[in-house]
Amino acid sequence: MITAIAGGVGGSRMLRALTGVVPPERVTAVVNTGDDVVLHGLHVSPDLDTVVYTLGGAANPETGWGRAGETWEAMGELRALSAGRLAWFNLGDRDLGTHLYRTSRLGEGAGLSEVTAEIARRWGVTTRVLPMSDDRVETRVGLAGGREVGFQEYFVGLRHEVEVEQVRFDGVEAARPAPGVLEAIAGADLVVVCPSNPVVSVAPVLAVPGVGDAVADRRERVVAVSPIVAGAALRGPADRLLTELGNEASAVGVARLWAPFAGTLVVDVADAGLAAEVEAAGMRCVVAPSIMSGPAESAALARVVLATAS
Ligand code: FO1
Repeated sequence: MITAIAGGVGGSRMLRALTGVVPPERVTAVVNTGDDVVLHGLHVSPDLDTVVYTLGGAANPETGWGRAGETWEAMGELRALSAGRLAWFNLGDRDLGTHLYRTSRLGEGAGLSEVTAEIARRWGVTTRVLPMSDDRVETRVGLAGGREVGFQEYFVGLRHEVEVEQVRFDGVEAARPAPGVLEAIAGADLVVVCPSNPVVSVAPVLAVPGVGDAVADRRERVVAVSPIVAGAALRGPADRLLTELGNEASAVGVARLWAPFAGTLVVDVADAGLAAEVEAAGMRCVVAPSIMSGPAESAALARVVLATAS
């Protein structure tokens, strides 16, 4: 049994790789919901949707998020009506169906984990996809100059082109792990920390009371994949966020952050020269090609990750 801690696109690709080499029903994904946002009255859970669409073969292959074969009629109307003001976050027509469904079910009193299981079933996803919590946790980004914005306003609205001074997870102190999360971590043969953004994807999951400790309790069975290769994030602002918040944007910087709860770090061959420093930071270092550029490369990385368990 494998439990993976995952954010959006990087997490989804690691999960797709893992479920390609082990039966998908043996994998549980614990997914970040700090990126969730309410827009136009709709509850949008980008990372959960990215994971489910990816595992269900329905994800947009170019962006990694949203649906393949998407159309944008509703957004076009919204853009025209609001002179663009309300159309900064792109919700495709097909994707909107998911948000309408989630919002309706939450309104009926269902929990986010229950609704997520329903959406996963619609896509034939047999991997268990769990939100980190059914409770509201909101990643808030403090910008240089003092203004604080929601995560999606930073990531999409401001195209993460602004300097960040602080990140906090509003509501996390009172959040409870979603049903099944702690059991999935405690009962796993292997816990995988996906190559997701350490600051805004992995950290919120571990900040849910009980989750970080549950992972740390399994430290010798926890293998992480560095999302930083040769000093740069494969996608998104992870490298800049690490630096802006006082960490090193390198596999070594990742090791220093993750050593308290993960025993092993897989770093890319481009970072082979950093292995000794990763080990000095307290993690066993495995050097392997880690860029999931295609199905063969992804499967090879999944096998490397699985081999650390034996
Ligand atoms: N990312 C963008 O860069 N621009 C968008 O307009 C956008 C819309 C969007 C809609 C639904 C969804 O599930 C994801 C979406 N994303 C978009 C991706 C999302 O902002 C990020 O992938 C994650 O929150 C970071 O993990």
